[in-house]
Amino acid sequence: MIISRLMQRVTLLTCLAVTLTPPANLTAQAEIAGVALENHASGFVSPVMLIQWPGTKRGNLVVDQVGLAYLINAKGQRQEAPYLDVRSKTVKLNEGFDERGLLSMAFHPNFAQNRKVYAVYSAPLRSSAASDWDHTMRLVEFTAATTNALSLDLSTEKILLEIDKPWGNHNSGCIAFGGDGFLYYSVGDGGNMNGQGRGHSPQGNSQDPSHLLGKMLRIDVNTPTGYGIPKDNPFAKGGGRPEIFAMGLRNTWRFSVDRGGSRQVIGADVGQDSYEEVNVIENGANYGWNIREGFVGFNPNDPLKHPADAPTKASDGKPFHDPLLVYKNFKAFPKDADSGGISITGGYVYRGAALPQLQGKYVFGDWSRQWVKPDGAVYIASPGAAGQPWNRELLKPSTHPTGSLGGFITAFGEDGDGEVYVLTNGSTGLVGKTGIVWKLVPSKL
Ligand SMILES: [Ca+2]
Repeated sequence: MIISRLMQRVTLLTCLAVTLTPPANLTAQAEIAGVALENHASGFVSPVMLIQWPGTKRGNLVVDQVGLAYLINAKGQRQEAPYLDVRSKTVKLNEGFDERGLLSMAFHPNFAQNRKVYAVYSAPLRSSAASDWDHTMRLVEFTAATTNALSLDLSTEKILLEIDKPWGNHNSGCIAFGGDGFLYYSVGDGGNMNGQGRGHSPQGNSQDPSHLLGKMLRIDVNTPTGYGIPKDNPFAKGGGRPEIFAMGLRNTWRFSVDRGGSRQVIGADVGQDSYEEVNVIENGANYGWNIREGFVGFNPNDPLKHPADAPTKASDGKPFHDPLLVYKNFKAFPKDADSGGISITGGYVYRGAALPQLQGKYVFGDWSRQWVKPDGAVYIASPGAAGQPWNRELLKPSTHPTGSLGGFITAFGEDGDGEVYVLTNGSTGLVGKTGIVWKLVPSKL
């Protein structure tokens, strides 16, 4: 096994197009032990985000995909009345499986002064869109009545950006503020599969700078109108949509901003059938989709065969950025022990205090290692030697010794202390109340 991994590493290295730059403070360690998962809060349908609620020192906000967001206290106790309810504003969601809904929220870094809260949700298709498209993704701003108000008034909603979606899948829709004070917003490639079909550019939306689909956007909300373009966005002066910060992404469903180190933006890009990947998202970078997948080439007409002669440079001549970490997908590699799952779920670099063994490591996971059973797994990533991909280790919590969480991992969360949470849905759909917020805590001896 070790030899085969080394061989794989050597093979991967020959494909590296750009020097990898691990975040500062990251150090390789031996196997992770002493971590337990505590059922912190439950009764959600499909929790997709947990962030600190700045209204109190230790409260959190949990976003439920069905169109609701709840406040919970430090003990995980939930306020029954929702903080936000946009169910009347979203498309009608499918109970069996749906990637649409209320997808994320963010508090303005200066919430204490301006009380601004942001959200992304899937609204019905607007009239200006092509009639055979699916829905319109909305980025909106709310203003809380007071910093500790227990709910948001829908009448304060201001629409900042609408993006029409040709398909119901690959929405991304994750937002977070960067260390630079700008709002980052991941947008999926449009949907369907292989970056092809209705609503896709001939070269793939992710490679088309005239589309917002398949990108990481960056917006300056600190302007008089509440919507502006940072001066150093790559197309701020022309050549593409000015909101674009990075391109070549397929579906960066969840990303996070490291609260420590150099405040890196780290995104997990869901792959097609073969490879799942983690990327450090940098200004002007192109992550290769749908010309590349993971460290190898991608052929949209033959997605399981990865061409050895695929371009390593984008059409503008700049090299594609390689991921920091790649693992195999069970869909293409069902019998490979190295396969990590079927859909990566981005997490957080751990900067908390309770689990020093995780300090500076990237905690993430995979939605599930199979379709039929809830079999999500948590992984811990730490860098290898300089210039090499990060290592991935299966976390085996003392409470879940096989590493299976018995749920589909929808997202991770981070509280005001830097402690990390795992969010699961007991089903693949938007039914029942099997959504659980787990907190990573030290094992009891
Ligand atoms: Ca890529």
